[in-house]
Amino acid sequence: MTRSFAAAVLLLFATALTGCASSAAAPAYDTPVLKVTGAYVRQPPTADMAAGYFTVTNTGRQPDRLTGVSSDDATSVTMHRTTAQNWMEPVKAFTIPAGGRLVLRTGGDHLMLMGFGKKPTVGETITLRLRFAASDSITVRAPVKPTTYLPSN
Ligand SMILES: [Cu+2]
Repeated sequence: MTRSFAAAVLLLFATALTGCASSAAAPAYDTPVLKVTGAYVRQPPTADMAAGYFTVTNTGRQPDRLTGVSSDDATSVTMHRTTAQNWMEPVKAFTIPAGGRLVLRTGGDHLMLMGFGKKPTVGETITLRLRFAASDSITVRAPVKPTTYLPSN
C-alpha cells in the first residue's frame, strides 16, 4: 500500500464516520425530549413519609413514560395517583405525551417518599433520579418546601 493510498483510505473512513455521527444525531427530532422543572418535596410532619412533585415537559415528537423514581435520601420512592374518591394508589408508570407534559401536583399525581434517615426540613434538598422507558434518566435536586408552599405552574 502506498502512503497516498493509505491516506485516501483513512480519509474515506473519516468521512464515513462523520456521516454516521450526523445521521445518528438526526433522529433526535423523532424522540422524546424531556426537561424536569419545579421539583420540590413538601416538608413532612415526621421522617416517615413525604410527598414530592415536579413537571416533566416533552418537546419531542414521541411520547415517553416515567417508569420509576429513586432517591439517595429515601429508601423507597413510589409513584401515586389520586383517585376520584380522594384515595391514592400506586402506579407503575406515568405517560409524558409528545409535545405535552406530566404534572405532579398536590391533590393529583405525586411521589411518595419513605424511609428518610431524618426528617427533611426546609432549606435541604432531596435527590430524585427519574427513569424513563425511552430517554436517559434525569437526576434533579428537589428543595424541601414549607407545607404552605404552592408552585406557580
Ligand atoms: Cu400517595
